Amino acid sequence: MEKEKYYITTPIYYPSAEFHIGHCYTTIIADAIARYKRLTGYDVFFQTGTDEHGEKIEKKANEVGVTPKEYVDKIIANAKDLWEHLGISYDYFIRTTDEGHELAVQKIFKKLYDQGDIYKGEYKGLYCIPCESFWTESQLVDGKCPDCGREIKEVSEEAYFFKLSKYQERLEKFYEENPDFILPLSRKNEMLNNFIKPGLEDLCVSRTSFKWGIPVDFDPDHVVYVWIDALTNYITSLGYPNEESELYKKYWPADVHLVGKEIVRFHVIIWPCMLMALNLPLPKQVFGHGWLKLDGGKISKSLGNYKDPREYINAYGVDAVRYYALREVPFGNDGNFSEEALISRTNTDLANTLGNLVNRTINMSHKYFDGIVLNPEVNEDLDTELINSVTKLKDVVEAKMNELKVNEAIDEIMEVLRSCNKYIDDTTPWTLAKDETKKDRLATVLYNLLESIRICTVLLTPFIPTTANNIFDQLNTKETSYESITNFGALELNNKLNEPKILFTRIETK
Ligand code: ME8
Repeated sequence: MEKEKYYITTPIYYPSAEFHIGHCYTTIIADAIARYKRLTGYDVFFQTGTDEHGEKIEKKANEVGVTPKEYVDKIIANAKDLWEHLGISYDYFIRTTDEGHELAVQKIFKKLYDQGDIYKGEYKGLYCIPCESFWTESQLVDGKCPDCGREIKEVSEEAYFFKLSKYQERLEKFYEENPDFILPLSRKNEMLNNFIKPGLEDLCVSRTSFKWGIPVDFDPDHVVYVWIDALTNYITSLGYPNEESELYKKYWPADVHLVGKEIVRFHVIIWPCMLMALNLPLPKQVFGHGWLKLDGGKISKSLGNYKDPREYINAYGVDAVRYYALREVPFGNDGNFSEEALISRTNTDLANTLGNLVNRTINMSHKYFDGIVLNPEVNEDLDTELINSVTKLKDVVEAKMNELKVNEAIDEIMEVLRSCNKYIDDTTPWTLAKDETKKDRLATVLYNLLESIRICTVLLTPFIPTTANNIFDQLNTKETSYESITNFGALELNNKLNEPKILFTRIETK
């Protein structure tokens, strides 16, 4: 049977400065969802990339005396290295300077112009250079950019406009018919009340005041300005405007665009209207997650108040960083990133709960049975409770992941691991070991623990893949598939476990 497809995207990030933990946050979550979907049998296309044009990058490159392309190339090489360090399993990395993307954007722009959805006019407006956003007077906060709080600039120039206003009614109708289009729901209300109901204004889509952009091919004084260049990345990578492209036919529409809350607006207003104009299907969902603050404040490229995320990876390990990003903040809310919290999370969940359980269990198996996995024969009531919770876990995690409640899905797994630790305390294998007549019971207890660890590990694979492989290796098991966790008891009998290895050492703080 052909696999069902799943297309997930991150925003394409601005390579205007080195990436920070905030970019890692979105990308790790997208990666975990992509890996989870692959595990559960989907044919996944996971895309990330970079949004490389614009005045800001042109200026930054000028400041350091290189071309914009040279400037972004360096940052992108570094970003790709960061994704490799974090185990990001993207299928495609799009760059808006890719030739294929540039040609596709020109064709899209021309098509919209030819059919009357783009027209030439004059732009007078208030513009924030760092955010590349235009604002109306009423949106400013204390006369400054409502997103970043910096000075805005009044600009006036000839420009092309996209007829956003034409699609207002269709957009409202689409929202009514697709109540899950924007998640979390609070963001949908914000969009409707603050941006759509007051009336959509046509959108400036070209500029003449800078050069670092895709030229409008029929009017070369103009370069395509931000959103037609940036948002179309989600389809140009699949081969659009060739609607017969295999990738396009297979993966579009996207299942979810994962974005930070500040760019939800562009993804749920401009992007659907552009797609309507192009007569293409709309993405199924846009999920707007919250911001990660740094020790309570904004992580800022321009303030440079952040460390290279590789420093955390080198200090604590890739899975500690992944786990923290995925588990710490209820997905959708704002949260705080601090090194102390990362350490504390690693110690409690990864070292104490998971690491300790695996280590104790594998050690005892070696000590009492030379590491051989024996048949469970002597069951007690105590076992049923554990086995039930482990067997149910697959569905419990699935329900949470279907709502993209990643932190809750992980916590469900941790809860079962905690109950495994309690099972050890309740069954006291070291006491059973002292009594020759209790050997079979001891074998059963250890089997139940090893099998519970195996099942939990399969479910942990999308979140902490390196650790999961390490555990599978210690268990010496080939039963790592999603199907293998439907029934309790797939762990191979009479197999010899490998030597125990510490998964996470407790991090001592000063
Ligand atoms: O907006 N907390 O690019 P960008 C959480 N090019 N997430 C954060 C974050 C933080 N502190 N900081 C950044 C752009 N992010 C456009 C997007 S899409 C067609 C074009 C993440 O480099 C978050 O996902 O400013 C946010 O939406 C994205 O980085 C913004 O990246």
